[in-house]
Amino acid sequence: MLYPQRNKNRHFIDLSGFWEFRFDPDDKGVGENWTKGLNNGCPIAVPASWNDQFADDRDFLGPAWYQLKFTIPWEWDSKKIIIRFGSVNYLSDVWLNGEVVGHHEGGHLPFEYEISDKIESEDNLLVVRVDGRLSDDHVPPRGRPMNNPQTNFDFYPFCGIHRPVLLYAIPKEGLRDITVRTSIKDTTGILDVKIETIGLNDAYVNLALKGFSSEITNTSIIQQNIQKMTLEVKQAKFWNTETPNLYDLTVDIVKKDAIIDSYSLKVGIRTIEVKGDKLLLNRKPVYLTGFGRHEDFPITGRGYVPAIIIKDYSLMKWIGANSFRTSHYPYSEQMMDLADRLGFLVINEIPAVGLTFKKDVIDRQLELCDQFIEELIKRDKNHPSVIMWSLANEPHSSLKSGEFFRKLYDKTKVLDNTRPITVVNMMGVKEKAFEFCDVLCINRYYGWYMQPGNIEEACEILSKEMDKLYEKHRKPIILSEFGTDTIPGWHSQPPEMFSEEYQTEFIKKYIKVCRSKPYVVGEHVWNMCDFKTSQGITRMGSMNYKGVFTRDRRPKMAAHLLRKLWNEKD
Ligand code: BDP
Repeated sequence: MLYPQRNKNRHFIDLSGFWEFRFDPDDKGVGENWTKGLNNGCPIAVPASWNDQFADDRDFLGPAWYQLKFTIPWEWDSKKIIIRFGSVNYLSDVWLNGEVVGHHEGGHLPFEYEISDKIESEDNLLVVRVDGRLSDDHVPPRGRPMNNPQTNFDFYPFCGIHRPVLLYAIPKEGLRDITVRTSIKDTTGILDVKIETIGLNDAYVNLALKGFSSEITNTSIIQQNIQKMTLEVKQAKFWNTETPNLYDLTVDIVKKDAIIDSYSLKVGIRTIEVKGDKLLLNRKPVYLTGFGRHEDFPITGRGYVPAIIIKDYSLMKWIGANSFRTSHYPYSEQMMDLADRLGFLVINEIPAVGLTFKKDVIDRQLELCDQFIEELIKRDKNHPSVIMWSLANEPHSSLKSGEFFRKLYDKTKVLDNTRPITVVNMMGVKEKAFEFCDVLCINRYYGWYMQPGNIEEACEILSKEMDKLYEKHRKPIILSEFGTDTIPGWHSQPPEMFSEEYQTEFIKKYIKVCRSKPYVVGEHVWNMCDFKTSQGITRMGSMNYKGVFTRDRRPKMAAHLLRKLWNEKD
């Protein structure tokens, strides 16, 4: 899937701004033809969650309606025109000029529709119905009534149009997709490039790879809709966390000596593999330091805000993190682009959090997970920063989950056999998926939910459990979550739960355990920042306070400890 781009043959318009909006608590919009236009709407910012934009109705999860009027540039007349939604949580239905355009399920991945035959040159009316209500057969699923909203996961179920809506134009005949895979032979970098085109005769593809004062080209006549080509870079500058070297790959489609379509891509040459108990980046062991995170901020909710992305990367650099997990759903495309550019390693997770494997929903949930991993790989396959696919976070694993994950794992390997796969688990040695997953990710909270207040005992249990897991599976382990709720400014000596001292001590001792095990290849603290969640008796102010930074990105005491630990070179 090619992200819209501007060049001589391609163009896009960002529809971000103020749209018209209306809640539909009686679900009467379709019956009353709101599809043809809303009356009595109010202004709303897009992209952003709707929940915190108004004084009331924060917990209303849908349905709700959005509307925008727009005009397209006249030069687009001969083009294929597509509307693209970066992410809409959770169900969406789209109409253009009163006609049905499409329906999508899933809250965190892009989808798009061709609208060339529905669009007018002036005065277009775009209407979107969004439904974020929770349900057992959604992924992620609804939970028990202990939480309000009733989530089966620990983050607020923000709703709305969360990422930019782009309108873009591309040539009717031209490029449709590019897949780049890189490998390394001594000092040579090899790029295998797959180019998908549509409707082209008598045309050829020009590849040009530029960077570090070199330019390598390759040309091929288009014979079918898929072209496979190779580029070899001698004395290549490889991509890694310290020097995230990126080359510029340009793909031109040339017909009768004219470039009729073109696309440019940043490419990092690197390999990632599991060997024995190690994770190897460019054939050298790599150790992950960093966080599980959330896309979460006051007022904008889960909406895309470029300045927060910059701030978060800056804080991650400051603290010495080299990686993060996109807990518990895929993050924005811009987040992934910057991970490539700034040299972060990403464990990329689909929104499969809190799966229950209940008989009546298991088949639907597998279909959705299949859809999400496919959409995610299509979107993110070319990012050097993506080093692993995570198929789920803390599934309520049962006998049935083994088969579920086996199918999902096999499908993922078919789509991409270049990256390791994990399932993030809370159940220890019983997890069936660990038998076939490449890396074992475990979330552990001894000393918090269990053994409260007792960090020493917690670490003994953690240490024994890790050894047992390793003995059983002989695979690298990442401690993908560990942390404590911590009220900023709350202090105690001796360290007590909820104090900054307790969080600091807990993190320090857990990291010591990780560092004592040669098979542990990463430590991800939960969470980078405090974040909003559903109301419940363990969540004061409906907040999860396990952040090392506050929700507005101020460091707690533990941030300074991590900065020291993660910047020490051994
Ligand atoms: C883990 C979950 C995470 C929660 C965390 C916690 O993976 O989503 O926020 O626990 O309880 O089990 O803070």
